Amino acid sequence: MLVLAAAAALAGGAHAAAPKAVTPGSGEVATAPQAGAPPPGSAAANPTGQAAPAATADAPAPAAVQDPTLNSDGSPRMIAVPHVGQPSDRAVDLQAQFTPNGQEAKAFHNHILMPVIVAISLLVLFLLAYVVIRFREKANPVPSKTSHNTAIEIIWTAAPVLILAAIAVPSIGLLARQFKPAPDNAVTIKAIGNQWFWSYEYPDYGGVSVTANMLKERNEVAAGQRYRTDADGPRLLAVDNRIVLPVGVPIRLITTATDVIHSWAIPAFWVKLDAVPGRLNETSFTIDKPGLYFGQCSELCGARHAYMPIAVEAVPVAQFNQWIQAKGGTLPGAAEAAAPSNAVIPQPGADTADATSAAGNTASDAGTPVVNATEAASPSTQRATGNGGGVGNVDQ
Ligand SMILES: [Cu+2]
Repeated sequence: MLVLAAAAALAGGAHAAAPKAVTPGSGEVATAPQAGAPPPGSAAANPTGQAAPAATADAPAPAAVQDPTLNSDGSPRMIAVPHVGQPSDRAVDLQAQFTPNGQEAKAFHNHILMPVIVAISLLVLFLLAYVVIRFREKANPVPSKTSHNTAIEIIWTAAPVLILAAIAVPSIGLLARQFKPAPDNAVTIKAIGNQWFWSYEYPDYGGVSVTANMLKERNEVAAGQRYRTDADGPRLLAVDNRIVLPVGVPIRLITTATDVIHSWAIPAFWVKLDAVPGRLNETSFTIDKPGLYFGQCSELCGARHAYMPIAVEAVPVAQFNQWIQAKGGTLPGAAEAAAPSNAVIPQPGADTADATSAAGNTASDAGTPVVNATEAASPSTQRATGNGGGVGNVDQ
């Protein structure tokens, strides 16, 4: 029954985390979302301004590759689609799934678990009602003294066992697939939880790193600072720098944290992985379709836990490679421009994988105890909301 309970909790939780679309002052934003907005590609949105000059140059230098995810004015090219990769108002079902594991899990939930749960509930309800009515005092004045019935005792022992066994087979298979190590040609992304934003590294792509901070609403930022528009995504889910990942290629997700436990979760990918300081967790998934997918930190991590969203922009492999180059990264092999690396990537836990974790550990081992580091992180979080060239955006 644990499996059933977990599934029910999952079903309820997927949308419970959905932020409400209506916010104080949202009417103003809804009626005139873009008016007066600084161009997202302005200095605030793109402090180094790398992408904008490249867009205007007819023959950019080889090093200055245009960011394929941004328009020439710096605004995001891919726009969020309602009901895809994000919660929907008043929705009951799980979010639409865009990974094979997610599709399998959703089908398992909807076509096996839910019918079983409903059938058991109805059966119990029927039996209760039958007993209450059939054996009430008026209809059954002389109660039976029966205390054992071998046949029915065998049935009510065996039936639940069979039901649980039938559920366990697909359930354990799904669980195993979720934590199957990624193949050698997987694209590795390391997500690092910080109070209260996410930073990312692409260790196989020349050390490309990205820091993603939630975009505030228009009425929450000072004049001239970047704020969320509908093109960025829903309130509380839009970030200043999206994570770009290739479609159709296995992704190896590695998580860790610099301060407290966070959790990297994208409901549409069926991924939720704790990010624990001093430790690497790993899972893998393959994104089916290009699109914009949103998630949130899913481990209560502090005062601004609700304000560290995750936005993944899934693009074709060629576009992903171009994005890597636009970020100053290098592709694993020049001849593999249209395909990910086939090089053997060290697994976490292997000797060579220590270098991968070094960056995350360095941040938390910077000489201050975790408690102090937590407090020191507060100012950087403010700057890291995407404005004013905060710590998180310096290298973007
Ligand atoms: Cu968190």
